[in-house]
Amino acid sequence: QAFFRSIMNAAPSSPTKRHSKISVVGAGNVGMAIAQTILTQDLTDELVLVDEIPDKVRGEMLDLQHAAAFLPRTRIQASTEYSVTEGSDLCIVTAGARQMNGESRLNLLQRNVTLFKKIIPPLVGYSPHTILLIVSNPVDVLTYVAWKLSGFPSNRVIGSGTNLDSSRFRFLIADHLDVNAQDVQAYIVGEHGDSSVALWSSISVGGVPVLSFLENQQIAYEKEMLEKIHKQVVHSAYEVISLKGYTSWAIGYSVANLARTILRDQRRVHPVSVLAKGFYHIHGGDVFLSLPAQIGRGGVLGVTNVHLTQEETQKLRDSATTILHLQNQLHI
Ligand code: 6V0
Repeated sequence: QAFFRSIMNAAPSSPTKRHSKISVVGAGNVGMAIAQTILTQDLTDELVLVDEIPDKVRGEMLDLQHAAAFLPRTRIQASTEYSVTEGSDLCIVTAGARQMNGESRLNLLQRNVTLFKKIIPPLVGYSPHTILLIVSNPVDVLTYVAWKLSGFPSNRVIGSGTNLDSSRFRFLIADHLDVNAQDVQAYIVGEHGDSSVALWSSISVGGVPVLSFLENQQIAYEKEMLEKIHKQVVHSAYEVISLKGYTSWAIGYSVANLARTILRDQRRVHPVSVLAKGFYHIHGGDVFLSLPAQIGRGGVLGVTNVHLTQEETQKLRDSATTILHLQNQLHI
């Protein structure tokens, strides 16, 4: 006997929106923060977790499934096998090797390349139309590696890049000015992390450009304060890691925000890692760097034409050169 008595002549249920599926590879601190934010924000119909450790990934899946009574209805699956990711609209990669004592950055990177060779081909094999969103560090180089391994057009391979750095920047400016961070527009571009470039002219609060306002008022000391804020942004990840061992919540929200823009075709502008060759006088090779890019269901739709000062352009090009130098030493 059926659980529900059927209602005569009831219209067959028709889905009001397209079914969506997100896969997260790497069920560590970052992967799980992303997964839980995606669930609470009702961003997908199916969520898949993949990790190489079977017990861990099954444990995480069960723990999330047990919250079903409090969450929007989402089918959650987990496996060590990539077949479970079949037909994903978005694949988020957070798997990464941990730096060993005394290990060089290049060696760590090469180990991550080896790891990506096991991850990217099966992901794209099971979801040939997916968008790849790379989070593992160093994110700019690994986004390039993922692009190379996938054979995808560059618009379907995105690195989370400086989306997180920019959100830290907006928080610190908002905190300093005692305003809401959502009313602060400010971009950090370039390489995620140490050599990131703050676009001072992009800062506006409630539509008022901050730098020209300060210049008009001849308030010079505030510029030093802004420099200090950028230094704090660069230092923030190190500070959180030294305090709690890893970062998770902010990157979780930042990546879930990108997932929303992509799957809901929001066409919003995010500073994310994209193939930067040809933009802002960046030449000399294929390099992924964060630039303010318009994102939607088709992936990267375009790069905005922000005005950069000569100094900012030079810093971007320096970042590109550093990344290219690292890339050229890799065996992909
Ligand atoms: P973690 O907690 O060690 O998680 C990594 C997970 O990857 C573990 O569960 C591993 O079992 C799993 N894993 C390893 N190899 C494979 C494989 N071949 N297939 C599937 N799973 C595998 O690390 P955490 O979650 O803290 O960080 C993950 C990555 O995100 C690191 O590279 C960080 O540096 C990077 N971050 C990037 C940020 C950004 O802004 N782009 C921000 C924070 C962290």
